[in-house]
Amino acid sequence: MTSEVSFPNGFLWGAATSAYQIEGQPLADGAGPSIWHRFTHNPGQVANGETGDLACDHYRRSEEDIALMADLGLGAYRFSIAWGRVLPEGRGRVNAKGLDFYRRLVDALLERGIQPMVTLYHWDLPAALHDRGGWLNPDSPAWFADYAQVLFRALDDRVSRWVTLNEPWVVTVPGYLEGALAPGHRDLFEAPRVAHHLLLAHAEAVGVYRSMGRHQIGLAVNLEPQHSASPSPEDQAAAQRRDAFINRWFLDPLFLGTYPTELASLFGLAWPDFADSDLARIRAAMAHGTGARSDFIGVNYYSRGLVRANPNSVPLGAERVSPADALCTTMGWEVYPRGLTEILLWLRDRYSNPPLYITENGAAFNDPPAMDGMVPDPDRVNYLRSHLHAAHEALKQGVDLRGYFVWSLLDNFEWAHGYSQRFGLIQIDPLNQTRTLKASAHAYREIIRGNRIHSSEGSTI
Ligand code: IFM
Repeated sequence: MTSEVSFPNGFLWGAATSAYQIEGQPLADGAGPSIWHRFTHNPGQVANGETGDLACDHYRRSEEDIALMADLGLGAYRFSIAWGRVLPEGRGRVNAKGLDFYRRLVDALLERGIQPMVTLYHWDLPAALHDRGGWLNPDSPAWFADYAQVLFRALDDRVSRWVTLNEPWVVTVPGYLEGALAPGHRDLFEAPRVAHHLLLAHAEAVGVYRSMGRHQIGLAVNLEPQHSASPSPEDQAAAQRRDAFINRWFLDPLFLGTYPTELASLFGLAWPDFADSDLARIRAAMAHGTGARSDFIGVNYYSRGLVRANPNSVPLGAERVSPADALCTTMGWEVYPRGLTEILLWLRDRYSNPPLYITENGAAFNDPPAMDGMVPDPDRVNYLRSHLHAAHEALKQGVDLRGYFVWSLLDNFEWAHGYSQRFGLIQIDPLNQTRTLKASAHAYREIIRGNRIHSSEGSTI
């Protein structure tokens, strides 16, 4: 049983997507290809050989999608910009048609009273930049800052919140260490360098923003509390290492100016001797009172890690396990709402209570096809409610939480899983692109309307 909880006035209610996952038409109107376009067109990388060529066809259906957002009563919509639509070669020449798509999107959102939250980088690096070394190139932070400046100049008069990078850890680890996501590299030596350049890219973009921007800018990170699978010292140490690897790799340098010491031990010879001046620049992009700081952290939360030591898993010596009898999503992720409270409190305590948004939270389940305009998805309804209760608990305990975005607005292209994983509030019929609001969309609309969760809607979790 759960009690009724109200959220603070002005709490921002939103939903999130990203460009490659929903837009389709990735090469339309002069856009340059991205590493994801290449990756998906390389056989064997994505389930069922699926690509983002059509995705949700949002590039052509954005008006319809914005009307649905308005129907849901969203206060904000988080989307990302495809770098290669705006700068087909990644740098230099601006493609007016690509930029205009985002100008129209922002204008149409504002006309409906929906605040845009714009992510500059959600994993679709222009292939032309990858051919110059991509995130391994020490010039990559400057490329990113130049790209960011084009967007700030074009849209900052209408965009009130910017997110520089989405989940730099995912770019680094599945992208450059494990090879599961684009660009599909598996290289112990590359990952630390990529992570460092991403942090510098964030810092450079924040620096540019502070010289010209008028609103807010932050970074979105994927976080999950790491719990030991047993009381054994080995498993406990493994959970600690995984905490450094996932939760602290990006936030410690930003807030504290140092990398977690565990990382140098884990990577051994592959860990470079990073310049103190770089770390000072990275920290200046977050530290209060430096004049260059970021305004918020975006938290992407899905589950916890239950961790067991495994010496065969390189470099971590740890693996994630599934608890027996736990309810899991179709991604295999345990439904664990308490972990959201825990991670928010951890941010409060470790990093001096920074302003936060939950920039992603949601779940993939096997929803039935729409019938008579209805899609019952009770597991997702429960997931969302239970996590909102967890978020509210953190608010009660003094966390500076300002908003919440469901991942995702639409069923979409879930990277290496193709279209097999459905996170949307809105179902899309792959045959004809018909959109149908799921029961979770209706439930979310009620929550937004009341700015609260009724006790009768309490979670069963
Ligand atoms: O779909 C992704 C999104 O692109 C980044 N965060 C996690 C989501 C679910 O896997």
